[in-house]
Amino acid sequence: MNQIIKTSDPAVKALCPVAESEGIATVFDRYQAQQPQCGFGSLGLCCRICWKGPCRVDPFGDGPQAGICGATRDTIVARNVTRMMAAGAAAHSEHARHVALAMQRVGKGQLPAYQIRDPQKLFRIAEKLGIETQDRDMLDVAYDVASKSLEDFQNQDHHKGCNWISSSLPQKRLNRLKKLGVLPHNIDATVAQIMARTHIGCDAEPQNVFLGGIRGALADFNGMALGTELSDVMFGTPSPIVTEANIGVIDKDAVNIAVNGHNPLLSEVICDVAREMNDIAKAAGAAKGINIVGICCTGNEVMMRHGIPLATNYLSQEMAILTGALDAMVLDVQCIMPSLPQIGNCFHTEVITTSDENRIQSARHVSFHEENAVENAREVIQYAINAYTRRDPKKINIPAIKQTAVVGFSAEAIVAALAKLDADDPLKPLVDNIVNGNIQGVALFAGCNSTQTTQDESYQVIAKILAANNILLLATGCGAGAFAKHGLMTPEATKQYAGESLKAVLTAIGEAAGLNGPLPLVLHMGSCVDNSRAVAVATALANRLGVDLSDLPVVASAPEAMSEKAIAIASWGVAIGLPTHLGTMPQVTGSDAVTALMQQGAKELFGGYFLIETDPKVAGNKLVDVIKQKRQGLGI
Ligand code: BF8
Ligand code: SF4
Repeated sequence: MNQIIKTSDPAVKALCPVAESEGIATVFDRYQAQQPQCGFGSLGLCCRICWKGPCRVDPFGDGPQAGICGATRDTIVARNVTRMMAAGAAAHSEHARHVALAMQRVGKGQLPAYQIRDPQKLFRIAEKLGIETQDRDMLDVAYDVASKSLEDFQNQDHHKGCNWISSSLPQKRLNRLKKLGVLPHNIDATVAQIMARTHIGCDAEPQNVFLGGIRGALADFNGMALGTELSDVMFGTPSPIVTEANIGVIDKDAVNIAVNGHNPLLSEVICDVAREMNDIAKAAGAAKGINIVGICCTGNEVMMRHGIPLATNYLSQEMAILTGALDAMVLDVQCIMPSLPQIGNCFHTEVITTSDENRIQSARHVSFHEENAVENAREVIQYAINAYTRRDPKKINIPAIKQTAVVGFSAEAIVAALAKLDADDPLKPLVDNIVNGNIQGVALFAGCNSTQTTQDESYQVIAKILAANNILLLATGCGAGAFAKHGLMTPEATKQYAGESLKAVLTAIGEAAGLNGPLPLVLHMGSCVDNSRAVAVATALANRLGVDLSDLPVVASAPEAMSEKAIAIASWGVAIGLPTHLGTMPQVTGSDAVTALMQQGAKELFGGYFLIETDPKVAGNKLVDVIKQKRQGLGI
């Protein structure tokens, strides 16, 4: 194999030669084997919606200009991207439904493995959703909050918006979205409607199709807001905690278990049960007991709540197994590479799927159900301990590469830190510093890793440009993983890369909050569903200033967007008014009409728009300009 390793992560560079010498193909090899990738698909011009297809529209105008049914390039591209938004919304919302259903049962006392760990947040949410709290039992309130959240999957009244969206965005934004007819009334119905209207022979008007997709993207936002908030209630609202990130967190003297995926329902219980089973691991010979590490967004979930170290992010999940010291990888849902069991088979690693709807050929399967959560957790941990005894010492190769990361900046944690500066009015220091220009604006980094670009690199290039221009940085998902692995979630990074006025503000807040130094350069807000946390902060700012979200000097950037979920997130980012950068080429450029709709068209409709730029330096500078324009617009 002649490998081209498209990564900036030193641990990945260190481990790829292991794969090569063992004859194991990784994501980088498979990427190469796919070259050249199909031009029709890359432009979004391939349609497989019916079995007369596949149909392809010639991008240069010489060949066919419509599919067999007559669908034009614009219709085909619009339908393809809209279906992606629906799939993203479905994925996040299934996660959310799962959490809400579990919370309903916690409210009925039916799930002893789970508790209400943040009752104050429960009562805050109840009030926000209009649920009576006076003198009521906590579990009854939990049941009602979960039920009200589940209404967002059931409501059939088109005139009534979803509960979470209605209570999470500024009124000005809600009014604008309502006028455009893109507010969802029901998550499931919206996803189903997109599938129906994009069936052959249905909605063929590109803008109408795309706006249907935007409604799906807003359903995605609704799902993630409720998924995030109910997870906090059950598992605790994150607050700053110091941990480590990158492959060096795997410890050769421990039974190493990676939790990978997105949904915290099982991984939370694994963290609890691992403490009880430490002695069993020690008795099996692991001097340091059990070491849980995280990957992808499940990794973010347990990192921000328990300080569990992060082994790596999406693109390098296979690398954890290549260390030869990972005893089990426990998988739940989403962004899991189907290649993992094959690689696990080359080592002693147990690769265990746990969701009945998310299985992988040749992986071990432990069917997870909340009512058996503790037994399920014990079973997977026991598999890991057994595997530990089968390790081949000659195959152990853990690059000693890791970085400190300060993580866990929920909206509540940010407000709590600000309250140290002004207890009566915590938002005031933030608002004042934005208005006086010490903080020029806010950028949220979200999204994935993609082989379209060099892993983690654009995140760092863009973040450093924005930080030098005094823009406050937030991050979620694999973006957060990238920053954690590369040492940008530390006070030292603030000292090194922040512009003078941003540095002064982060230092004042960090010291007041007792951190003995500045806040980290990039604030870790959590996993991908936690993007709603950033919206909570932006909404508080907008309400405070009496403006809409599209007026704020706030931008989003997804330098390596790849998944359907990321497309849904970016699309609701645009719909709520944020200029949203994509650093990878979306599969829409085969249609000038759709590409224009996502840029100028969206700007007119929503105030937010897609900013497509694959060069990270140029992107960074463009985002700085956007923030300047927004400030001018506000007259600050
Ligand atoms: O939800 S950032 S690669 S792991 S989709 Fe997936 Fe993208 Fe990572 Fe988390 Ni989000
Ligand atoms: Fe071709 Fe139309 Fe069928 Fe798509 S829906 S595959 S364009 S015939």
